[in-house]
Amino acid sequence: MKIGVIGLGYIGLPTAIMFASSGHQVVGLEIREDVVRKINSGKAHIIEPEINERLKAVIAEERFYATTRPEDLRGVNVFIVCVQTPLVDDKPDLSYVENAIRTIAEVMDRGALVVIESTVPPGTTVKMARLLETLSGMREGIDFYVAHAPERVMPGRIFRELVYNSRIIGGVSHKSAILAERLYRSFVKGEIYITDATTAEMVKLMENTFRDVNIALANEFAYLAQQYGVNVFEAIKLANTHPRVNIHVPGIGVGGHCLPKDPYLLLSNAKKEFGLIRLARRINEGMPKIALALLFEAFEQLNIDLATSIVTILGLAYKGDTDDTRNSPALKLRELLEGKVLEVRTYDPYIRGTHNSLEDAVKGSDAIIIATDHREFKNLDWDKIGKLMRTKVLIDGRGIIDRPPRGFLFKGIGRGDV
Ligand code: SAJ
Repeated sequence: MKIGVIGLGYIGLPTAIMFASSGHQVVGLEIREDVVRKINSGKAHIIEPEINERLKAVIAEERFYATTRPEDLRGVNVFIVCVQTPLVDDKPDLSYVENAIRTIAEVMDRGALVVIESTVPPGTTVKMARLLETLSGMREGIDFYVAHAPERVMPGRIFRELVYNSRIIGGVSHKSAILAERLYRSFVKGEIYITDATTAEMVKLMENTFRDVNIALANEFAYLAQQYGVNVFEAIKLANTHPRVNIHVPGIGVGGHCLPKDPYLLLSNAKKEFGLIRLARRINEGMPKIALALLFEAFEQLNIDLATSIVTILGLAYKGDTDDTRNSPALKLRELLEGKVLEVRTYDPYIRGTHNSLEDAVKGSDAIIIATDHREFKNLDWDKIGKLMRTKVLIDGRGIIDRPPRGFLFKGIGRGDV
């Protein structure tokens, strides 16, 4: 099969590589010229285990190349849309998906299958199929086929999860779903469940909304625990011994490219709602302010002048052991601090442009706020760090410090016990 993947980002590039290494001929369309050049030289522009070796192999076998030229998609039987669907002023911007569909309409032959992998609001895939009908003069389910096959992979484990995760495939017509299922069987070893396109769209958005709402609930518990003198992490551990309870991990906020956005995509085409999902979003978006309040409390207790203080944020990535800062709550925290304190420093071992060393970042500092649960931050030598600081305030935004280090004024999200 000749496959065209549109959008070579975190999902598109690994997906293109998987199809190519499963025996298909793949061409990847990408608008960023520098990215295309890099990929064709055998180097991925994203960090993901195994990606460079796998990319080099499919290029050497001449099974894959990247291009900026839409005409290179001529003769393709299957189009896979992996472009971004960002939020602009809390509204989904579907222009990238629509542009991809317009490109496809220009090169598509009779019998083509179009799969949308991008996360989209319910109803979008059907709308895009109708747009393709209008543009091509052909009919979905007869002359061409459209399906939604949402991605479900976790950065850092993409190649494993692409193969072993189960997959939901929704067709605009039943035949579209069957054709897409056959296609994904080239490499998927997990279950493939077939449904209609709008259900598949909703399933994807419900999964991430479930996680977001559950994290908000954990954050609400953390806020209450702070007032009741309870260590929320201890309380959660105990509550989770119940066979039907699984409380998530509270923290400084929810970042990444999916969870902060998908609940809004889910709501975007609805006329009525109860408000739970939106409230959960507001709770999670407000968590950096809760961390800040803890810092201000500590400074007040120690009589530290905010305007002349130096604060060090540990971790800029949105979650532990990654270099990804998209929608990171740590960035929000930095923004909130800037202008209020004399100096905001950041240290993240995964991210260039932050301080070169931990020692450098904490020297003369008045407070440390832990914003990312990187492995490196879990067993730090607090005695040594404390000696370098001007004032020893430690705020744990990620629940990674169990026992407050000696000599520090310690506070943490959900730590009513200290
Ligand atoms: N977080 C918490 N508490 C938790 C879990 C996460 O505060 O209990 C925070 C993390 O620190 C991070 C954010 O939430 O800032 C999101 O991290 P994550 O690990 O929950 O998710 P992502 O965004 O890396 O990936 C999610 C996954 N979806 C689900 O687990 C339902 C992944 O499977 C999806 O493929 C991905 O979104 C996506 O692309 O949609």
